Amino acid sequence: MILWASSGTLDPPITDQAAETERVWDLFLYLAYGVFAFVLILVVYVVIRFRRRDDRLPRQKHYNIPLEIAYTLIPFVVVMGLFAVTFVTVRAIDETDENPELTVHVTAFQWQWKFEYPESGVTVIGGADSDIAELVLPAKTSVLFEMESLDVIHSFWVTAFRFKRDIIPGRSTSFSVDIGDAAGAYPNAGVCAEYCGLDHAKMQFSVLVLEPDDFDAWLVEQASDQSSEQPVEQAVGS
Ligand SMILES: [Cu+2]
Repeated sequence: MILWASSGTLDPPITDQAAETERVWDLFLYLAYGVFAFVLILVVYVVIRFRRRDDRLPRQKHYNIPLEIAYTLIPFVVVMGLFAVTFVTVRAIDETDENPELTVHVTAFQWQWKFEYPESGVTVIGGADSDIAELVLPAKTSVLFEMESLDVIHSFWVTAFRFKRDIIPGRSTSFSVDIGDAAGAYPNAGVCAEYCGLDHAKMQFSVLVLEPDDFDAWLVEQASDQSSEQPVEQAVGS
């Protein structure tokens, strides 16, 4: 358990924001390891050094002022430092990009996802059981997600973003990310993270990050495919 590190079983972080979150996580993790090791050493020392040999009590001593100041001040400084780092990072991650290179509109509903690319009119919808939705994104691009729910509270969570956000009916929420040089397939990397009813567990989706040129080609292909189909809107909310 001690050796587990944040990069173990999760997909690697694929956005700049995810990398920042991971840095904060690692800072907390390794500081916690340090505190754990320090306390363990003290406990082992006391257990061995002051183990019972006869009925005499060890030397009793009260009020070591410098020591008390030290063990109050050091944790205080550590906690304030972690607070400051967290505050700065959360603010940076929360900043919404006003001029994103791509906007994706996310609609959550019981119990699937719809991803729309408004600039090109392309829509992706997850279907029943086997047909899991795929969120396709370009690498090295800033993306704004605008999200809404058609029914209950859902939560959009892509583990490789190290980020989740609730989607509340009647309210439009947004966040933005800068996708890194992370072309690749991330199967089942996305889930709904808010229990939303019977088939909540089926609200999984995959993430596919394409090189920008491949992404443009994908959009063109989807746009021409979809213009020859009947409107996909009918599939939602029925
Ligand atoms: Cu849901």
